[in-house]
Amino acid sequence: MIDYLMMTCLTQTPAWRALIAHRDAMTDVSIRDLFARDAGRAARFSLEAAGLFVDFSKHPITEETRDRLVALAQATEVEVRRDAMFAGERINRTENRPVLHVALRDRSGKPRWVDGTDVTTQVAAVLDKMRRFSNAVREGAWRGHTGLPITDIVNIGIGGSDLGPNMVCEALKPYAHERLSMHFVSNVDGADIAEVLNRVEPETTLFVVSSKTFTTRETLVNARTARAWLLASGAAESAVEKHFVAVSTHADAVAAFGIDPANMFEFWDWVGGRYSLWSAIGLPIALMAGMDAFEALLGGAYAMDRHFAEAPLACNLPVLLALIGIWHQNFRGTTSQLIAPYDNRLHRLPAYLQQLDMESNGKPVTLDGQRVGYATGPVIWGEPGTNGQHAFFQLLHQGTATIPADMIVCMRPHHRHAEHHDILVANCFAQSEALMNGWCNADAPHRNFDGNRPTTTICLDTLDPASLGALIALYEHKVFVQGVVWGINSFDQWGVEFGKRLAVVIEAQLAAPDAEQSHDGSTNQLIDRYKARRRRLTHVSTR
Ligand code: G6Q
Repeated sequence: MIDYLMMTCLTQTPAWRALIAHRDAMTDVSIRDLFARDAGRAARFSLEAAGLFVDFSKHPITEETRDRLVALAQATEVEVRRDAMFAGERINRTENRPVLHVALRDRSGKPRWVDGTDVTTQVAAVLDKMRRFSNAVREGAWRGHTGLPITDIVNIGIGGSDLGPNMVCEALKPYAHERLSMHFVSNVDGADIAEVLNRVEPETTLFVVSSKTFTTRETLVNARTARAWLLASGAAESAVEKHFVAVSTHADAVAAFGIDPANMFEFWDWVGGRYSLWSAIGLPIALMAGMDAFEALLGGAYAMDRHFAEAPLACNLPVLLALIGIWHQNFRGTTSQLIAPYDNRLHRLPAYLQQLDMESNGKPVTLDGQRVGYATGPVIWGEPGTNGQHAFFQLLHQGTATIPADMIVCMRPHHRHAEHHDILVANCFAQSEALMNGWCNADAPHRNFDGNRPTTTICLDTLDPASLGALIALYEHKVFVQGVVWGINSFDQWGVEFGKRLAVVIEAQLAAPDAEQSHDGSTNQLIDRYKARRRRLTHVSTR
């Protein structure tokens, strides 16, 4: 068991102080110089694991930097805490829960006990149910209430119950079943569901209502609207069971909503929302790409789990990715991290990683309740290349802030347009080279590029389920390692819980004509303005 109260202030540790001194000694060292001095640098600062090749060499780091960062990881007990997570200890202390998304993709079949229950058996049973159901839908055996096969699947969920399956379904489109179209509704903004309902037919649409708690306002409102739409088409109440399934940890709430618990796919409170795509929350992936593809995704993540659990820290991909991030964030003063997938199918990856990283590590206190005295999670943002190059890359090249970038690129595309792919890859490599080298133009300062801008390049052979699984697990473990070094709980989300309660009071005041309002002047004014004007504005569409 880990003794969290033994933690001393991170910035006072010898490992941290040694990094400060090393940072000062490195101030004038450029990445370009490091390459000029060392012909073997690229190979020595690259690593391959679980089908991913990662080049870390375009960062202002030396072997001494790496060793000092690894010493910081050792001093903060990264290995002990990693092992505690894999062992199912209750490392999510504020919610008193184990953190076991790794159990969802453990392909070893070994039993794993939580509170006297073997979760390996539970996981296998749900995977089996997912396989039977997804096969039935894909083969056309599961039919809508008028006997037609399903053609459209609409996932209704938000946050962790949306971003993961949405991102993976976009990434794995080449594996999609030809009859099935996927749709994702998350926002309570009626425009979101209205657009989807305009594109699908009640007789052939299956709704997957995904919510860990089954209390999330947005999801329940959207699910109710979908059910009303089905019934308004003339379907009887008995049709609901053919068109609605649920994914949740709460069978009672699912039944209360009106979905038969027999049509519910279970997961457990030891699966965090943003770590849940490996559970039944991944049902849309299985429906779209098939259960074999879903299990290959799990297999890729498992390969990364084994690497993370077994490789020494100095040659451990998630550990190095995390430590280089800490080098920039805590010792070189950066505040954000760009995710630039040079792959259009990964266009939802930045949004997915935004939640994974910012909801996990956007934390102000340590595990023993002390306010942190250093920066924690960075801002994560991004867009696919080459689009980003024609937009915000200007700031990467010449802005006053340094922004580390992760470039993600596949060696082989799924399409036949080889020339396009060569151009795409050429742009990826050219950008990281230019960001590092810069361009000196003494006569025209506006055309001068300082260079020394750091990038990591992550290469996949092809964007298949296994390599995507490994890529996602790489980032999950990176976030975990950073959280451990910062001494924070990466697995709670009190800011999100706070947000879930905030609108309730105002929602009631919007509904009641004479409601008393005791907000600040600005909020009262906005509520009054909305109430006075909402019914007067004309709709431009009746849909
Ligand atoms: C994830 C967060 C949050 C959550 C959503 C949806 O880690 O807790 O994004 O996933 O708020 O919650 P439900 O799945 O309970 O509807």
